[in-house]
Amino acid sequence: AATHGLLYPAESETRQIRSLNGLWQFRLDEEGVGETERWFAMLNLPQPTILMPVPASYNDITQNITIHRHIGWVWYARDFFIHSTAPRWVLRFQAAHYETHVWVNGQAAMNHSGGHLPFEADITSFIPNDAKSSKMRIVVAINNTLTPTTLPPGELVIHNPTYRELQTHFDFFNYAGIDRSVILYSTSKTYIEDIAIDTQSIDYDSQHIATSAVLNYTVTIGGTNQTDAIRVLIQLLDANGMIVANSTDFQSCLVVNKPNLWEPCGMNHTHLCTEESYLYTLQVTLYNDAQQTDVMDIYRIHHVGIRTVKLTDSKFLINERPFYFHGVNTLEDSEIRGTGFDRVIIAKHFNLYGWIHGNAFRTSPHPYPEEFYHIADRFGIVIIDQTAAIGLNKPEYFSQTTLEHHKQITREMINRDRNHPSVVMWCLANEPQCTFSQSKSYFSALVNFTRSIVAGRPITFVTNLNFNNDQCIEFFDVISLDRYVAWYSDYGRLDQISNIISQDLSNWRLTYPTKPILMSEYGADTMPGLHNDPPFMFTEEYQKDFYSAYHISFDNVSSLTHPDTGYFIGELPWTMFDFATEQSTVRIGGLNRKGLFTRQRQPKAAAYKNHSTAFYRDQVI
Ligand code: BDP
Repeated sequence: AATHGLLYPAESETRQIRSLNGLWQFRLDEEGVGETERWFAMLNLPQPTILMPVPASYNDITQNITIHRHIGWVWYARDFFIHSTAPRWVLRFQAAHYETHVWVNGQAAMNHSGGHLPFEADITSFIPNDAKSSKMRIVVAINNTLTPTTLPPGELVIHNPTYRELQTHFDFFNYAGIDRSVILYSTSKTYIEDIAIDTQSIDYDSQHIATSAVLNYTVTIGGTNQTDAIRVLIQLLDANGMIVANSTDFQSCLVVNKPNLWEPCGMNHTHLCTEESYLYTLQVTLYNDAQQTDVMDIYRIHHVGIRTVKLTDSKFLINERPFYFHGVNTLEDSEIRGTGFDRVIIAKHFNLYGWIHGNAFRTSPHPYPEEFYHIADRFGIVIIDQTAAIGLNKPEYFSQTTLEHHKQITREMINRDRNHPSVVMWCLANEPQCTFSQSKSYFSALVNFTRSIVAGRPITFVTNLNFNNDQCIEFFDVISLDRYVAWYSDYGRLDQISNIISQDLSNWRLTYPTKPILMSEYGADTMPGLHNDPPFMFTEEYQKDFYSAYHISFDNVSSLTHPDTGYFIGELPWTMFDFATEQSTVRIGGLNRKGLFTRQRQPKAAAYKNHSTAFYRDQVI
């Protein structure tokens, strides 16, 4: 059975890592017969097969439109060898979209439902007990069909045998396949299964210099019920490798004197978004004996940041100081790869983030690869971590089955990401239709569930509704608004933006006076190279002026520049890069063109000026 991956696979004295990325055998299964014909037990997948890179979405790798728009099962396979004698091997998928079945050496190893989050299984028992052959075969079947109980939801419409359509309520292409890495890693028989660590509190002197901090942690052990003889050593190391706190309890707290705080980058804070933030390393060592001589397992978390997150009625405080979210949302999308993981794309992303001085983003429309969070931790970029629950637009989608699945993906995301200092808020859904009574009880239950598994970080969801018809915001801590005034309404009326947005913000504030407000999306499609003066929709001039007009409204109520009266805590334009969608009359060339940069990562005019003046006042470099 699959377990959701807890600790990021990391090498240590006791752990080996093997990448299974590369070219795999691949084929479509248009009739959906692979499982009954037992393709998982064959020496090779039935012809015709092609070579498919892993990780990548399979859709845009070939010239074949049938593969591009395939809905249903596909199959992947590859052989490999295990030479080591490590006592335990785990096969881990960093993600695959959507329903995944995995066989190892012809036997069912794990199933997983849901994209963009890791899952894994102990495959030690599948290794042949044969000194001469250590050959292993993995076969993977993946189905990208979305249903009323998947997240995101969708519906398959069969117009005729050759015309199948997946109807969805979201705006990105439903890329599929093994889109993140496949990893094999070893552990000891009794092993460190999970570690949770977070800052409980920080004390300051009168100059706001931190004098001490308390961190809570819990270590969970797997592979044994006999924990009596097992000992653990917890050590917190500073950036120079010096031990600053330690403990021998599985669950306790660490006190750090004169801590170096993890600080977000950008305005009002200590460093630029291209400079590093302070990180500690937590080293956990497991011993088989009370004398602590027989080491069983070692695991290190290199991204421990000491910081607190708190909300007031009108401010988002990081380390007790107001934080203003100032970045650009993005999508996991690039040419040829689709949603496929690629370090080149991630490195470019963060370099451009530094270039625009972005200090925050929301992982819309689903959790990003873990490597994003590692880099965000390092540079002090703040993350609003969002589940894949987008397009909950019909009453029947708010079912008990979906709710249970929504809890599952929320738990998986939180367990994966809670140790990152960069993650400061959980976002449970994107623009759900919260006007139904079903949606209200659904979100009440989901938020209660989320608060029961994690504390200490605010929870939000993104709404495109109005202050007087959204039924769900009462359960959440922060109001996150998506607005497209002068884009999806009031075409061309840049002159109306500031008034409409200011009125809108003020209405929300009057209705919910204790919840800070964030603009989680606003943007305009823009064709690079298209110009018109006066500015018309789709021109570079329009996108620039569109942002400036919104920023006037934001600056009037910013909690940063109006510490006494402001309640507005941040701006996240939509979107960083143009991205692929389904083909339609509003998506030229199959792309949403709201990027400040093109899909090739080149700036449009507005990229040079996407900040509100609040930003420029505080940090001119
Ligand atoms: C918003 C959605 C986002 C879309 C955007 C748009 O949250 O996913 O891409 O509209 O249409 O409502 O550009």
